[in-house]
Amino acid sequence: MATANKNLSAYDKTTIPNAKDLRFGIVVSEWNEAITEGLYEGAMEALLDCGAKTENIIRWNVPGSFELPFGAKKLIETKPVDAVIAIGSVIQGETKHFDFVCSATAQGIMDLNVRTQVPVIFCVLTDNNMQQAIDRSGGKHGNKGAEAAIAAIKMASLG
Ligand code: INI
Repeated sequence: MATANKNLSAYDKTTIPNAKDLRFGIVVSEWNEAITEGLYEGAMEALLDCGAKTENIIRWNVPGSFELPFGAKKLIETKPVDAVIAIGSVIQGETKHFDFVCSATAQGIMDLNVRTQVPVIFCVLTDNNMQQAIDRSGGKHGNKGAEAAIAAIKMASLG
């Protein structure tokens, strides 16, 4: 069972469905690229560890987190995928921009989950500062990309 303070990279492979026949889309935001690349690597490592094949994984880039819902929607509409992972990193600045980007991105991704048949996983870090993002993209709290990959496998195998 998931707990609040678990390491984001921790999973018990014996409880995860095999991903060998599953197809994944990964949409990666270019904002805070060092962080989103870390998340992408964490996601890829966990997908492959659980049996996914590289030829069944499509990566698309988008400019920022705000563009993730459109990227995920277009990917679902044009490619045969069983789950999409939307990767982004939003870091608090001096203005309200952070709040608008975070809420629009989360809402846009939730809309897709309700409207389409393909699960879209929310792998967007929303941090107060760069250190918090580093800690969660392969640092001391693990990698949210790995957590998202496991969620994608579970959701693609649901039912
Ligand atoms: N996009 C992010 O993914 N992270 C951020 O921290 C960020 N900040 O700070 O502004 C950000 N802004 C860009 C936004 O996502 C859109 O790309 C832009 O507004 C164009 O639509």
